[in-house]
Amino acid sequence: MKIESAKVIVTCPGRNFVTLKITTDQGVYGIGDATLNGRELSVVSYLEDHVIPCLIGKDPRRIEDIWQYLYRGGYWRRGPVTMSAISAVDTALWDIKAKMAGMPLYDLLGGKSREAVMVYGHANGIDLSETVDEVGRYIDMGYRAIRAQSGVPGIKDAYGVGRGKMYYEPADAALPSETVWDTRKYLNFVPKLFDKLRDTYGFDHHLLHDAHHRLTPIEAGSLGHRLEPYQLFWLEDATPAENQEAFKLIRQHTTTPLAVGEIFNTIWDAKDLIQNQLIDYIRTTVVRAGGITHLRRIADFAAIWQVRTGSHGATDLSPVTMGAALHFDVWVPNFGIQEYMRHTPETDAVFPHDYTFDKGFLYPGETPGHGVDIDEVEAAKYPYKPAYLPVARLEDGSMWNW
Ligand code: GCO
Ligand code: MG
Repeated sequence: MKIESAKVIVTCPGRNFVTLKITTDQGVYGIGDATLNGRELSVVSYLEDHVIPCLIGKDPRRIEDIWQYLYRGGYWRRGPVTMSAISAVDTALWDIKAKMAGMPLYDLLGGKSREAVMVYGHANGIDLSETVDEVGRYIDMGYRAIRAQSGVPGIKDAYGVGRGKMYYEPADAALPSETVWDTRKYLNFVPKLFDKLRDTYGFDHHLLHDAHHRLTPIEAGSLGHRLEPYQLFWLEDATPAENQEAFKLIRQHTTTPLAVGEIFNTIWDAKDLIQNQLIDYIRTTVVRAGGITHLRRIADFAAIWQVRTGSHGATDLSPVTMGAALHFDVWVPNFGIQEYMRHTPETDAVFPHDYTFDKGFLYPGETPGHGVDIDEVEAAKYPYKPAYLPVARLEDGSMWNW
């Protein structure tokens, strides 16, 4: 059996998605997501110019060997462009293998460890009262877990506050838009938000919050401490994770659970945080961290240290990643939670899929493979459109972490 062809499909049904489709000489094909928000075309080039020529003629059943070939054999290891490309190949090959076996992917991984995948949705509002209402709306939709982000008095364009409510899309301009950040105002506001949320809705739902890399370690420790009465499920990306020692300082000051990892690409990015038990949830995902093959290595390593999974699932990850992630989630023993931002109806039409949402849980379907396809005719209606994520500056003009 051989890989006969592979092609990259770029489509923009509201936002850009990059999809790899690998076809075998037996007519079976598999698809993988290769979308890297704001840097989409670099992954397209990496795949078309450097990966696809090496794939043609290889045996698609040898998923592990192809993974090692692209990772070790590439010499220049890791990084988001390389790893998104490897992820796409790996996801497509698992799709092919599961289709050939006539099994949903989770069965090939070892079968279900649970019946359903608990997801968290995104409630956001321009101010405290709108955010409180939004959380109520998510509770009414059946969500068990809700991430709350709110506009902060005195800060224009705070992270996580969307224009259209259901379909938050931060990559909003052909060149990066500039936002202004003020940590003091944010730290002053966030405990009030969670106080109001617990006061209004009680403690039966999981609440989450994403600080989106904005804080220093000591600020993060202080915020975590002040949020303890509200029992968050997690505080995410409290500080940038390049320096992982930083998390020791945060841990010294708070028992609020910590989640990190949506921008990590390999087990090496997560190793120290996990084995020193400096985090509670690892947010690496199928598209960013080397596909199913590598994600499962990270999850198995994390299990030893009682760190659970909490995969990234923003709308810039295509339904292909969501589908593959759900098969992974329903299998992985140390599952924690799955992020779920709904895609637009246009995106859902480009990527027909069999996963379903019911009362706060997602369910992978039973179709052989990962259950997500691409409608190429539909995809062709939406040509690539440059779109960048914003950047952030402090009030004095210094660049900050967005
Ligand atoms: C999240 C993330 C996203 C990212 C986005 C960047 O927790 O969902 O922080 O909202 O900002 O994925 O492309
Ligand atoms: Mg995040």
